[in-house]
Amino acid sequence: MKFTHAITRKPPESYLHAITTAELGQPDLALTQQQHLQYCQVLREAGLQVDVLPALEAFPDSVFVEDTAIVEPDFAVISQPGAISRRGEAAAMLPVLTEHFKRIYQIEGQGTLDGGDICKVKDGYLIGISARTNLEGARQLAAIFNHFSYRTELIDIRPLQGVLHLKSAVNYLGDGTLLLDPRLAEKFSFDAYHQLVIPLEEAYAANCLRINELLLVPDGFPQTLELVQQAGFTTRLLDVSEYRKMDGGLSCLSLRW
Ligand code: CIR
Repeated sequence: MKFTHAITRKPPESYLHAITTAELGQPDLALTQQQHLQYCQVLREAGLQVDVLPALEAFPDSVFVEDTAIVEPDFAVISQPGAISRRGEAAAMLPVLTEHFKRIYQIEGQGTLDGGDICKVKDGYLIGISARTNLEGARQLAAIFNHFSYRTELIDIRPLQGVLHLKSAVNYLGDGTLLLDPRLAEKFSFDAYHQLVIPLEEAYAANCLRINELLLVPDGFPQTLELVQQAGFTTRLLDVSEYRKMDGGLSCLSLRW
């Protein structure tokens, strides 16, 4: 699928108080902003029109827009983030998406769901059940996808220690290929795909992002870089050190369609 649009949101100064388990220290705000500019620039180079939303000071994690919605060319789904402090981010995304999509659905009631748990694959979606996305949220989303004839598969990542979202551990690179954290590859069968399994010590790099002809790869993971280059992908390195400090990665920073 050819992507044409992306939405990002500038990091707020309150980003220093975002949720994290990473123990990598405080982010440097100036560097956080610089890395965001570079990220948006690379999306433009990949051919996307990028809407950069203003920072939301009340929501320290709001730069991670991926968690607020799932977008398809024909419809969008507003999520209901599992972290209570992030709920308002999804509400703030609703008027923005209304400008782009005629059909908008919402995860409701007892359902919780973060966009980071939703991985689009060749003919459907993998939906992660995690500390953030519960079974009810996953079922609501699966019903919406099934209505549009997408296949869905639920994957329970809760037994995997230290894995926040499904896409922290698996990403679809296009051309039938999955990039996998070895712990996920061991636990589940992905036989329908060509699998690139990264070494455990580079687990963070499972979150690479394919945008049209480019594969964005986080800087600092040489084995993963070599693996994907040998598989034939055209790579572009991006430094996202300040986002890693708050448990975020390349995919978390945008909504794409
Ligand atoms: C959080 O804990 O919610 C944020 N600090 C990180 C969210 C990362 N988002 C993603 O992987 N899609």
